[in-house]
Amino acid sequence: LELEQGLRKALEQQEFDLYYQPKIHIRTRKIIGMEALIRWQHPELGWVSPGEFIPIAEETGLIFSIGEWIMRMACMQNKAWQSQGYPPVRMAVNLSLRQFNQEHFVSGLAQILAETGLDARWLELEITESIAIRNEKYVINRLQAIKELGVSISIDDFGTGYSSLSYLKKFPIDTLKIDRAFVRDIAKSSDDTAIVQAIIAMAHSLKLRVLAEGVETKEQLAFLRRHACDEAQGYLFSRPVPADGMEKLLSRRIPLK
Ligand code: G
Ligand code: G
Ligand code: MN
Ligand code: NA
Repeated sequence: LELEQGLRKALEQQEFDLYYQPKIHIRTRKIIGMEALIRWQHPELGWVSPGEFIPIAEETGLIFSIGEWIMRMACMQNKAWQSQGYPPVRMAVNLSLRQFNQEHFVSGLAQILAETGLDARWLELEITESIAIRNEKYVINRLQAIKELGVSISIDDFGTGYSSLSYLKKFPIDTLKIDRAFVRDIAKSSDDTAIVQAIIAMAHSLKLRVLAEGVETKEQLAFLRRHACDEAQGYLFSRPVPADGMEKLLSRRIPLK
């Protein structure tokens, strides 16, 4: 309850901030995108993890106003970096199921893109497999409407959610993000080795890009490179950093790792 009351005030008190974590193209080792991650500094409790407050925001419906703030902020920041001459990269925003299902979500998204002047090709939405629990036609229509704006779509935490894979060939998605639980032991566990190899092969045969989350070691990266995984993200490259930290990463000429 304390968190809920705090959340109600957090937007107007400007207690939220966005951090950013780079996504690396494995073959060229360049930053090709980033994921925006919300951070909350509560006046008394200090940093509260989004793992703790996002579920509360979802239950209370506060996710609509917080999510809109995140979307506007992420688009504005990406546009500002492009205007300042940083190399253009895709900005990924995590989307809650409730936002995806919100009646006027797509028109709201179009409005934020217009307001901020960000070209839609530099925006990506990360959604989980949980979208697939609704009527298939409804989900496909909604994804199609997002794609028609020019925004790309990735499936976050892939492999942990919905049990049927049949949606993969029907939904207009661009990227699978392999959940970090599978990536953690790829160099050690033969089960995870097999799962990650299979996801990469399946993604490619469906003409999807595939990203490995939670890459922390050079051994994991070497495995992913050998198995032609396209992109990677994780502490090996960078933790999520505030905007000024991302500016340093974007202006770095040497390739990461
Ligand atoms: O950043 P961190 O690892 O603490 O995130 C924990 C969880 O919170 C993750 O599942 C992540 O997807 C989620 N999360 C982080 N930022 C956002 C956000 O901006 N919007 C939504 N909906 N979820 C987020
Ligand atoms: O659910 P989602 O994938 O959006 O969650 C993103 C979260 O994963 C972020 O909060 C981020 O802090 C965390 N994360 C990013 N890279 C790594 C990593 O290499 N190892 C671990 N353990 N967590 C990571
Ligand atoms: Mn994510
Ligand atoms: Na994830």
